[in-house]
Parts: sequence; C-alpha cells; structure tokens
Amino acid sequence: MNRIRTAVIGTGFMGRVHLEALRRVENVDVVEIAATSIDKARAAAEGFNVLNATGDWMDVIRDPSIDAVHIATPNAEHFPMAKAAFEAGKHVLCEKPLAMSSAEAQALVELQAAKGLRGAVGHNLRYYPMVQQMRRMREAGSFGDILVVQGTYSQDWLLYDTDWNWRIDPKVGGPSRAMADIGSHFFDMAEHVTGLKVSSLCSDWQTFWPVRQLAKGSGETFSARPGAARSTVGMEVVTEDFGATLFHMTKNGKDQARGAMTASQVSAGRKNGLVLEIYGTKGGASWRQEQPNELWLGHRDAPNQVLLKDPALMDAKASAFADFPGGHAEGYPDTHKQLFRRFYAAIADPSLTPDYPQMRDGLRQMKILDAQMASNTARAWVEVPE
Ligand code: NAI
Ligand code: SOE
Repeated sequence: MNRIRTAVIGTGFMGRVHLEALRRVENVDVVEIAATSIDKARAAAEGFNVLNATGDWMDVIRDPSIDAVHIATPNAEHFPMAKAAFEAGKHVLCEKPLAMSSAEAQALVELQAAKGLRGAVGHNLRYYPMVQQMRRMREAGSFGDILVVQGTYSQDWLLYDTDWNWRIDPKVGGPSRAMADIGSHFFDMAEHVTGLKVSSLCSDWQTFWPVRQLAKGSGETFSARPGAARSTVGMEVVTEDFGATLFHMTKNGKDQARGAMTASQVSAGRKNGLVLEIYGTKGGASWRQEQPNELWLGHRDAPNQVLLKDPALMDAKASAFADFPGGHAEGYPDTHKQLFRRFYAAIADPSLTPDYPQMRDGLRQMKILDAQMASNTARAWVEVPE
C-alpha cells in the first residue's frame, strides 16, 4: 500500500482531534505538525510521535514530500492556508466553516478543480452511524415524502458575558458566529439526510451581550471553568449568540418541505445539543448528538420505536459507518475517523468517487449563511442560490 504523507496545522481542540483520528486511518503517516510557535509544535509532535515540528505553517507548504494538509486553525486562516496548499499541489482537508465568505469558498472550489486535487471540509457530524441510518431509511422511502425538517444546535459555553473565544471576533471567526460555527453543521446534516436543498429562508439573529469581558489569558474552545477568577477587559461584540431560521426545501427544484431551526451558544445546560428531526408522509425520525447511538422512529398508527446502533441490524450502507458491534457506543471522535478514512481512500485511488463532505459542500454552507445574514439584515425572506 502506498502510504500518504500528511501534516496538521493547528494544535488546539481540533488539531488534537485530527491527530488522534489520523492514527486510526490505515494508509496515512503524519509527518509534520505546525503551530503558532515551535515550542507548541514540538510539544504536540512529541506527544503524538510525529518526527517534524514547525512554528511556521509555510514550512509544510514548501515541503514537496508532503501529500496532504489538515487545516485546524481559526476560520480566518482557512482560505490562505488552503489556497497555498492547493497551489503547492497538496490535497486539503479543511475545518468548517470553509472560509470567511462565499467568494473565498468559490475560489477554493475552482482552484481544487483546476489542480485536480482532493478537498474535504470538516462536516464530520453527518458520519454518526445513526445519522447514516436515518439517511438510508429516508432513501428507502421509510418516511415517505419529507414534509417537515426541524431541529437545533444548542450550546451553553458562551452563555456568560465573561465567556470569550476567538469565534466572537469577526476578524478571526467571520461575520457570523452561532450560525457559521454550529448552524452550518445542522444545515449540512439536514441536506445530506433528506436529499433536499434549502431554497429560501427567513432568519432572525440576536447578540445578547453587545459587550463581553475578554479574559487576559487563554480563550481556547470549551476551556472556561466555572467560578474561575479572571482579570478582564470589555470588548464590543457584533457576532450573534443566537439565530432562528425558517426555511423551505426543494427536491430537484420543486418545492417540497418546510423547516425551522435554531443555533444557540447561550442555552444553559446544552453542551453540543444538535438535534435533527424529519417528518414525512409515512413516518418520522429524530436524532440527538448527545445520545448519538439512538434513533427515534415515529409512527402515526403503531407504537414508536428507538433503534440502537448495531451494525448487524442496520441498513447495510449505514453499517459501513459503524465499526464496533452493538452495545459498544460510537461517538464524536469516530465521525472524524470515518471522514478521514474516506478522504484518504480517495487520495490513494484517483478513480474513486468522493464519498465525504467536499469543498463544494463547504461553499454550499457559505451560501446558506450569506442568505441568513442578508435575511436577518433585511428582516425578509431571501432566496438561496444553488
Ligand atoms: P482552538 O482555538 O482550540 O485551536 C486553534 C489552534 O490553531 C490554536 O492552537 C492556535 O494556536 C492555532 N493557530 C492559529 N493560527 C495558526 C497558524 N497561523 N499556524 C498554526 N497554528 C495556528 O480552535 P478549534 O476549536 O480547534 O477550532 C479550529 C477550527 O476547527 C475552527 O475552524 C472550527 O470551526 C473548527 N472546528 C470544527 C469542529 C468539528 O467538529 N468539525 C469542532 C471544533 C472546531
Ligand atoms: C464550538 O462551538 C464547536 O467546537 C464548533 O466549532 C464545532 O464545529 C462543533 O462541532 C462543536 O462546537
């Protein structure tokens, strides 16, 4: 087997998740880690037994022996890093949101196509086994024609005005926060599972804390500790804490379903409360990230059911996403492994049709996000382009 040489840029929450998941992919060697300082990069490289470390991500780009790059840095860095990697002939796996704007995302889609390289975006959450089960049951017609799509992605880690993270700063995180950061996972999953496209929407956003207290020190994702005393400085906030979106969905351009979703980073008690519910003419299904190994099935004329993840009992195509027998839970880290495995299989075999969220899926989310921003500003319904 030809082994693929890859590098990871960023050693925060996601950098470490990528490094762990990459160890579970058979045909890949991580050969370099890039961080903001050589000391940080060396510490991660020692921990993950990676030979090379650098404090300058351009070292990765300049190394012709590196085939692929994982970009696990804050959003503003995605575009320059992905662009440089494609230009240097490297395959790219970039975290979501793909870029800071649709124009940047479009440029990446075009560059990838021109270079004939593989490109993936980190919408890993669609690869929970029971999300795939819902998708395959929908394809088999178990729910009939989908009428209603609803759900949320709710968190509480930015509830207090003393909570801070780079996602709050539009120069680093982009013009949207809750919707770009977590609402994008909901819409990616909703389109992937239903096979429908969001065609128009009406969105209403709220910034509950127009000023937040920035702690002098760390602001790493999910790093706040209750009650920790911190010295702070007041910072103006323009990105949204909460958004609610009504939407229409089409099938092959024909109007079909209605939907409603919320994205919140201020919902006390909800940690990563992603919920997707679909209801059709024959039945419904509901899945929750916080209980990912269960899929609720709703019936009008029979008792409802809860399916437990068990590859032996699942749809055959969905069970390809479940690597452990029934009773052994699979969770968040496994979704990354499933995505990476498919990405590297496609790099190893250029004849394979990509079977993972691609750059164009990242662009799709940017277009849905643009429409939501425009709708919230205009206080009106907005069309979402294809
Ligand atoms: P984080 O703040 O925990 O880590 C970001 C890391 O990037 C930090 O260690 C920082 O020092 C490093 N970094 C910044 N600029 C850099 C540069 N020029 N060179 C090298 N390293 C640099 O942030 P987190 O949560 O890891 O998020 C990173 C990205 O991953 C974001 O785009 C986020 O949206 C995405 N994400 C995706 C998730 C998923 O489930 N798909 C989950 C969490 C984050
Ligand atoms: C923070 O809101 C975050 O880490 C997001 O950036 C991820 O995409 C989500 O999966 C978990 O929460």
